[in-house]
Formats: sequence, C-alpha cells, structure tokens
Amino acid sequence: MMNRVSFGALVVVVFVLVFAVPVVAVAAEAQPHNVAPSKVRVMAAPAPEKVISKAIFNLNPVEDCGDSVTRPYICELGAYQAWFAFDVSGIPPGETIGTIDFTALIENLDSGPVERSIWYSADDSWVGGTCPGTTAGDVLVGTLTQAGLTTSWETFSINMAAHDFDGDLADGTITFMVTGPTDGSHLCGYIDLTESGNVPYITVDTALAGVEVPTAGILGLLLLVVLLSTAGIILLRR
Ligand SMILES: [Ca+2]
Repeated sequence: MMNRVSFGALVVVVFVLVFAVPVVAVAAEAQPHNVAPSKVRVMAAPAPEKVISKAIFNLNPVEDCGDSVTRPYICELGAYQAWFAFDVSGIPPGETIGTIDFTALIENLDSGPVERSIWYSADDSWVGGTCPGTTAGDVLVGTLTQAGLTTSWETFSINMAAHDFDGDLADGTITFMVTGPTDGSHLCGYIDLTESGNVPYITVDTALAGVEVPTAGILGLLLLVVLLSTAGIILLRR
C-alpha cells in the first residue's frame, strides 16, 4: 500500500517539475529589463503577438543645426532647413519601434496657415561635423499645418510606413530635417534648437518581442495533471 502511495506522490512531483518550473522560468524572463533613468518603461502588455513589454523613450537631440545656433529659419525646401540627430543606441536589443513623434517649438512668421514638413535622412555622418544645410532629405516622413503668426510646440507624427526605422536602431542614430511646405513655397518660420533652451525631442514607442508567457492554458493543464494524479493516488490506496 505505501509503495503505491509513494508512486502516486512521485507522479505528482514529476509533473510539477516538468510543467511548473518552465512556467516560472519563462515568467521571470518576461520581466521588463532595466532602462536609463531618462527613459520611462510604462507598462507590461498582454502577449497576443508574442510582445511581452512596451516602453516609451523621450530623447533630446545629440546634435542639431541650421543657419542659426539657437533659432534657424525653416522656409522653403532645399534652402532653409534645420537638422536633428537622435542617439537611439540606448534602446535595448530586441526592441522594435512602433511610433515616433517629433516635437519642437516653432514660430510661423507668415500671416496664414503654413505647412511644415519633416524628412528622414540616412546619412548620419554630419554628426560631429558639418551641418548638411541645404542638402535634400531622403524621405518625407511627416507634415503638419501651423496657424498664422503663431509660436507653439508642434508635434509631427512620423509616418512609419515611409521608412523602416529598425535599421536606425542598428546604426544607433536617427537624422531628421525640418523645413517649409512640400511644394517649395517661401513661407518662413523659426524652429528652436537645443541651445535656445526650448529643447526639441522625439518620443519613441517601442515593443520588446520575445517568448510568449504561458498563462491560462498551461496553468489549466497543470491543474488537470495534479487532479488526475490525486485521483490516481486515491484509487491505488483502495
Ligand atoms: Ca541612421
């Protein structure tokens, strides 16, 4: 009788080791990883697509430039342009970029509403060197319209379909250029750079892909195994 009871108990122990230990290990792996103090990890997300955490990074430019150190003109495309480089090397490996917003203090010197445009550039080699100035951006990634004779913090929602920014996670830098209307109209404004004290920034929303955390399915199976094993012990003792 005791041997049968011991065998039943052994069955329970083996099933717990086989199922419970992996569940605990995977759950531990899913904990959010450390980030720098300036970056805020906001939530643990559900895992329908094997995404186990999300984070928001607020980043200021490592370098910005234009025809002024503090407040360059942004007028027509190809002439009055301001450049911004953001260091994204602090975003941990495995993260993918979901959205990017670019925010800066902009003044519209025209009496009417004016379209402003933001462009992505693949060339980061200007950082630490010469401002690209009137060089063309590679890809139009956003526009907004600012009211006439207004100074306001304006946010471009970057079009993520226009460029694959995960490539910039690999090279560690994102370069943006901000200028005037996409049709080249000479409609002027200012944009404040870092040295003005009104520091531009990007907000990067990322997701960390990984092993999906087993939840109700595995735990339910584990409970079923324990119940069946217990029933087996009772039958063996009769
Ligand atoms: Ca880059």
